[in-house]
Amino acid sequence: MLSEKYEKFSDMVIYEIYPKSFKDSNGDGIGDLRGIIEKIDYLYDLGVNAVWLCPCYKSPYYDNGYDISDYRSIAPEFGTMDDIKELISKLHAKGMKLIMDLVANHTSSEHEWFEASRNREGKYSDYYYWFDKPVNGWNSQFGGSAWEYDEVRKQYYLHCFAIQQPDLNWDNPEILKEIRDVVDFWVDMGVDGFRCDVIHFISKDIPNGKKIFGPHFHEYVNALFGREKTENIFTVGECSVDNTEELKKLTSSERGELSTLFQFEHIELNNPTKFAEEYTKDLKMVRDRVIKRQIETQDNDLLYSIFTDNHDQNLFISKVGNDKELRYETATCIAAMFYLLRGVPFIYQGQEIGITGSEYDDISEFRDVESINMYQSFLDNGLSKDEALKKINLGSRDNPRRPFAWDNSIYGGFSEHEPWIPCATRVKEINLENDLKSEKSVFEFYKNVLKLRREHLAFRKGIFSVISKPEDNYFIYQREFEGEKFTVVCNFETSSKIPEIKNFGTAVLHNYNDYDENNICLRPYETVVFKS
Ligand code: TEU
Ligand code: CA
Repeated sequence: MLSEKYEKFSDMVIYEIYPKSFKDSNGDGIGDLRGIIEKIDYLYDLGVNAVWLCPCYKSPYYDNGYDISDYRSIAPEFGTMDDIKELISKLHAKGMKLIMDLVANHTSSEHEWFEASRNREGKYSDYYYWFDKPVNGWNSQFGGSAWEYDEVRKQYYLHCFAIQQPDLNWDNPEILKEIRDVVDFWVDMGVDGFRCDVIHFISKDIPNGKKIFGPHFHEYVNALFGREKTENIFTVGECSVDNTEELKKLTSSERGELSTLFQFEHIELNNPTKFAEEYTKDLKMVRDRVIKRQIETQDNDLLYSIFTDNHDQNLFISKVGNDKELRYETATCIAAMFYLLRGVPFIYQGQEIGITGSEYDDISEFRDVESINMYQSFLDNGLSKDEALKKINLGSRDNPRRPFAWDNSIYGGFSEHEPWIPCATRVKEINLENDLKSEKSVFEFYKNVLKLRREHLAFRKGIFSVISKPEDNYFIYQREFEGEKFTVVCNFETSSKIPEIKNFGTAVLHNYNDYDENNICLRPYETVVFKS
């Protein structure tokens, strides 16, 4: 039985905004807070009721804002503290919440703490991990060694991500105090929760080679969020946890740690890395991995974070579906398959208009540190430019970070000024204006899915149960609450005869406009929601 707090959280539908790419309000080619304020009605119309705002704090942008140089600030490119206050109050006025990004594992190397830490004396000297030489062979997530020599301090420091993102030394009790103060600063500002960036990295055990989930992990998370000040905020960890006992320890509502977390196995699939030759297009695998988590969280009264996309992944419909001839069908099938599940839905900006990955033929069209580093390492390993670019196009985090495509005007209506990053290659085809004019509007379908979820407790409080079998090339699940039952049928890439759909009641939503209720053969990516 979900706790009262978790029942409240399961009413949320969270929309992830990458501020640099959402809407530019002042014509400098960079998205900003006032651009988001302009679009609050758009979000409300879609039917989301919370925003997860990726970092917009002061940053030198080596990792596009995840290298923070002042936690209590707004980067001038994004606006002012008054703008964030206005955004918070205007979201609250519409009954919407704001979830901010908390980056607790590392700061920017331009943060004043790091500058001060380069002096071996004084309060800040062990705010970071400093050693005379690399103490292990760790690599950065973005390629290369995780140890960087600093000419000033004449020692090496640890950076699990970019060189310009030194890891904070959480074994120094001052760090917990500093980050707790940052949390309190934003809670006092009216922020409703946090998405906790790589939170599993904050406790390490370097001597024993443990980079994540170290010995003090639960202690630190509980110290951050198990307090009266934070008892009502929503927290989602970016830290997959495989083991159910660990998951319960981290996300049970009475633990005072996280409200929920992102599991990634349904989007990573069998791809050895993001930069694979091609993706495993296996919706049965996606289905089975989602079912496992639905049952696990339901059986343990936990919240599951429902998502397919974020700012770090190529677009899901390009990875697992047919994003060319059947782009609308794929996008809407995925929408029904995921956003009627049990848990807290997260929608990434542009998913609601069926955006896809891009195909660029020169590395100059990319901005992400990970993509640029990986491209160079592919060339260093003997790949041709074309072979390297094929991998980069597939795996680049720039795919979801291309400017939001609002309409058919220049730069997709994102800005009148050339944007900081080139638009998606299909911007002239895939934009909100074209989508809304189309008979097959992804936006309208998402709106109807979220309307069903909003209007029926079965989707927020109901029991999840599986009807389809592992060998079926489709997914059928039911949601039931106090006698109200819905059956969600999602066919995968080939046509399927499904005689049992005759027993599921009345169709309340479907993605093929010529859906025929007497038809038991569903077409590729055909999805129907029945109410019995
Ligand atoms: O992501 C951490 C993370 O796991 C991904 O960046 C992953 O390591 C990368 O995409 C390689 O596949 C979080 C943020 O979401 C990401 O944008 C930041 O770059 C990163 O942390 C460092 O803050
Ligand atoms: Ca701007």
